Amino acid sequence: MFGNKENVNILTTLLIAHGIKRAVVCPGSRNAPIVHNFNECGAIECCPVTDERCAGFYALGMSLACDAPVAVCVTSGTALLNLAPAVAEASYRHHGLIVISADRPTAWIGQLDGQTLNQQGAFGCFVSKSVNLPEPHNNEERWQCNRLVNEALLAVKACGRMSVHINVPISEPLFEFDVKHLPQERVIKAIYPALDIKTFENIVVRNLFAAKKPMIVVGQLNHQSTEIEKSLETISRRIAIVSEPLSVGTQRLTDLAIACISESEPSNYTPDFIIYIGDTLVSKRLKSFLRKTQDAEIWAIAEDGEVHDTFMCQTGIVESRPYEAILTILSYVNNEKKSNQKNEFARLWLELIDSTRQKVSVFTPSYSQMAAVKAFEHSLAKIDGKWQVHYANSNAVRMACIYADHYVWCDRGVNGIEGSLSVAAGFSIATDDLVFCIIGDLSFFYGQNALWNTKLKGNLRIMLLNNHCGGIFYSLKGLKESDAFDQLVTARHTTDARGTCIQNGIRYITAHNLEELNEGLVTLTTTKADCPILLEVFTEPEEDKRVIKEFIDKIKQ
Ligand SMILES: Cc1ncc(C[n+]2csc(CCOP(=O)(O)OP(=O)(O)O)c2C)c(N)n1
Repeated sequence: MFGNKENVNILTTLLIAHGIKRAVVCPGSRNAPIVHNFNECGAIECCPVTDERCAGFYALGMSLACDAPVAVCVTSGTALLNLAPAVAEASYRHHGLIVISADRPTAWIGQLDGQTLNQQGAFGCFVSKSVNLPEPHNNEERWQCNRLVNEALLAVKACGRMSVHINVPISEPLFEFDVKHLPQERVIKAIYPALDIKTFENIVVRNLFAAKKPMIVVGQLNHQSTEIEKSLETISRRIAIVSEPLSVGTQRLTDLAIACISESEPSNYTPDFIIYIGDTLVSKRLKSFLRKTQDAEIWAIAEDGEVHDTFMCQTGIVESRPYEAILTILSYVNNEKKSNQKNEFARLWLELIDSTRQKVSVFTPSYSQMAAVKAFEHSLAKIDGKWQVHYANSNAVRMACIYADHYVWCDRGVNGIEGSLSVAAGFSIATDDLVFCIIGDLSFFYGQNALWNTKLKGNLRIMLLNNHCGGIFYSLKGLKESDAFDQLVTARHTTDARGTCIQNGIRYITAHNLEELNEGLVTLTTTKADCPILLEVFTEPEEDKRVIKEFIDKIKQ
């Protein structure tokens, strides 16, 4: 039997009709009628997460694993506000969450009764649609309720794919479960215009191919795609491609390649026409290099159709999903192939990337975070079966850009450190692949509630890079001279993960040197287990910094 709240029943019917298959649900009484319905309908798989901040990121992890929107359902009050970081990250990743919040009846909002804070519009500009459902008393209100839910569920799949918020006021009594069938509801459909290929070809692609020094920059892409990877590989013979492991798996070492360009020759590598596809870039060197190319024509492929002027001289935007644009460019390359066209600029970049790759491969870092990431990436080759790797922000993802030769998942939408562990945990629940999370200590201890979950399985594997502080701050010139540096900026601490692991039933192993690291990695990557495994790698921040500097000095030679 379903509950007798009409707005909740309309919502349940429409979620199913719009193909929503997963929900992360958080405990509470006001949202219990919604959770009851999800469980009752049998079409929506529910995953319980108590801490709402983790819950939002769990939902994002599941959404990334399944490439489909996931709902997250919370009770009234501050529960909702705790979802904000995940809502923002998901919006900037074009993997919007469907936030469903239970609320007190509208008449009671702001009346100094428990949890009566104003929930409407709580996420401001971080959602593309925010609706407040009526508690219907007549057909007009039923029609309104249906329309609002449809609007929100269409918006989460529309261009830009931002998060949406559905606020559901529910009056007492809350727990009367006496409705046999969900209502039949109208499902509004939407067709989104595909890219106007002809205009794109005429205005942008033709000029890309006519340019002397054409380049395609690929920022973060919100899902893994071998088709995109293969297409870019073919295109790279004709157009210079710069990308990072957060966009495609092929390692192009963009950040390091730019470091290797000698001071006398940067103009040889400067493009005169750029197409920028995808979202954010990790490499600061790349962004600052391209910001100097003020004469180049720059077109961005923007999924949300908005101007994001990353290189500060954007010519125009094309509203499209990345793959559609890449396919159009690929078809041009394939047509040209027949006439065997080559491009000197593309060749120059391929050579630069190749020589950088050589330099990276011969450098052997001594024991440090860098050595740990290099060894981890090597150990992936020995795994039978499928795996996915999530890197947390800060130094971890920067190391990934050096050593990862595969697609990398990362919370790069808004670059927070709080959700990486929860995203990986949520992802691991929605897949049977091994899911690795490589994470720094502040990010780990910040997000450790992610491990407090009974649904976690043995496929979650964590390599915790513990240098007892925010190591990234060591790389910021001048900051170390501040008296506040150690305690107040880097947040130096003495915590380790042993207690967290014991408490949450996670197998715990440690490494303090290269030998223990290599042994630990064998366990982390090849052991079959019923529970998650965590390898804690202890290093010193001064040594981590020294090794990175030694590496950069070597590759610049
Ligand atoms: C939610 C949030 N709070 C603060 C920051 C600022 N911040 C960026 S990196 C960083 C330190 C991260 O330390 P750790 O996870 O140990 O990684 P490491 O720097 O050692 O690689 C902080 C606090 C942030 N990005 N997100």
